[in-house]
Amino acid sequence: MLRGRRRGNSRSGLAPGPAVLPELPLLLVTKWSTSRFIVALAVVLAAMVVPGASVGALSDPGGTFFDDDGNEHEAAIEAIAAAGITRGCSDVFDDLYCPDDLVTRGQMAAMLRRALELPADPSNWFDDDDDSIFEGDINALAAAGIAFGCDEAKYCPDAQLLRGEMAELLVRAFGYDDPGAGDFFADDDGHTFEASIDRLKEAGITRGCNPPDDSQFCPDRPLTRAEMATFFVRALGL
Ligand SMILES: [Ca+2]
Ligand SMILES: [Ca+2]
Repeated sequence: MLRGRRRGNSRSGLAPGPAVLPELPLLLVTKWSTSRFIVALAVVLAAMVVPGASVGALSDPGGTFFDDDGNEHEAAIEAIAAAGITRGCSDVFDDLYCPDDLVTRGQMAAMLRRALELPADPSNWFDDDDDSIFEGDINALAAAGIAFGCDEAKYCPDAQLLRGEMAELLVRAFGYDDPGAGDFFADDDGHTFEASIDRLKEAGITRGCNPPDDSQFCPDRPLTRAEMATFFVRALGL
């Protein structure tokens, strides 16, 4: 699960819902619109009166997640959910994706491990992830030769994943080895991950970061969970 890694600002700026029914988790009351609150209330009440009814059965006609509705990456987000690559970011119903949150290196490890169905590895590859919920994913990724540290013996699981790092991880994960004409972007010249960025471009996984010119890749920029979904869709052909 991607639990507990949601940034605090993902809950801000939203109108509070009805201040009733304290047995419902507070985050739901503050997060959801009134209409969704009513739907949730109905399901909760059904669960109270109908034996076997499940609150987890709550679903949104717009797909798995509520918070990606209308997002330009919504189709990609739903596609990677259907493929089992993400389970969202919700603490309660697995119905939130937090599309605007920035991807962390730990989250990326989990998504890549699920995408590649990598087996567990008993080795302790990094020291700084020992308390991370993503340690198992990171170890699996390292054993497969995909994960790389942010420093010696460190993986920095809570650090934001940068686009250059993403390129390196995807190239290692999916084996893109053709650089094409090379030097597709001007702003990565001499960058640690320039060779992988060019391979990612040649494979058609990235177009660049400044459309329509797309002459730059922005290798040191973080990326959102929504953007990451689209990269996975392209890499996996979903
Ligand atoms: Ca470790
Ligand atoms: Ca270049």
